[in-house]
Amino acid sequence: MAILPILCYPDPRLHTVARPVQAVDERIRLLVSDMLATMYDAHGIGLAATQVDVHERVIVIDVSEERDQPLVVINPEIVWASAEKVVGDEGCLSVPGIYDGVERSTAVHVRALDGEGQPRTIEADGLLAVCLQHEMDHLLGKVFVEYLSPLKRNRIKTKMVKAQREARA
Ligand code: K1U
Ligand code: ZN
Repeated sequence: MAILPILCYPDPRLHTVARPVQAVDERIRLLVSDMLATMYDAHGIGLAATQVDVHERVIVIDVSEERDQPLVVINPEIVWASAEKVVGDEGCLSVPGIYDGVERSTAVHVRALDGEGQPRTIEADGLLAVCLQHEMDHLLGKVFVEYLSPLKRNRIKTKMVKAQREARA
C-alpha cells in the first residue's frame, strides 16, 4: 500500500479524460488499494484516479462517519439523475483550502463495477450522490472550480499557483 501524490489545481493533467478500465486485474486492485490509503491519509471522502495521475475510470469513496465503508466504483455511468437539484459547499483534495457552492442532482443511480469487477447499481442520495458526481467529473477532466464564475476561478488559480511556488521555495 502506498500514499500517492495528489495533483494540485491548475495542473493541466487534471483535465485529462480517463479511459475505461479493460479488466479488474491485479494492477487495478493495487491502484484501488493505494487510492484508498491516499484518500484516508488526506482525510477526503472521495478520490478519482485522475487526481493521482492515472487516467482510467476508477473512483474510491467513503462517506461513513467511522471511515470504515470504502466504496470502489469502476467504469461508472449515471443511469438516472433526479431533476431536483441542490447547491452545496464542495471541497477538493486537488484544490486544498477552497470550498464553494455547486449545484448537483440530489439523487443519482450509478451503474459501475465494484472492486471485484462485479456489476452493481448504486442508488445514492445526500453526500454520497454529491461525491459521486464530483468524482465522475474528475474522470471527465473537470474540477469543481469550473462551475464557479471566471472571476472566482481566476482568483483560486492565482492563490494555488502562489501557494505551490511558496511550498517549493
Ligand atoms: O475529489 C476530491 O478531491 C475529494 C473531495 C470529495 C468531495 C467533498 C465534498 C463534496 C464533494 C466531493 C473531498 O473529500 S474534499 C475534503 C473533505 O473531506 C470534505 C469536504 C467537504 C465536505 C465533506 C468532506
Ligand atoms: Zn475533487
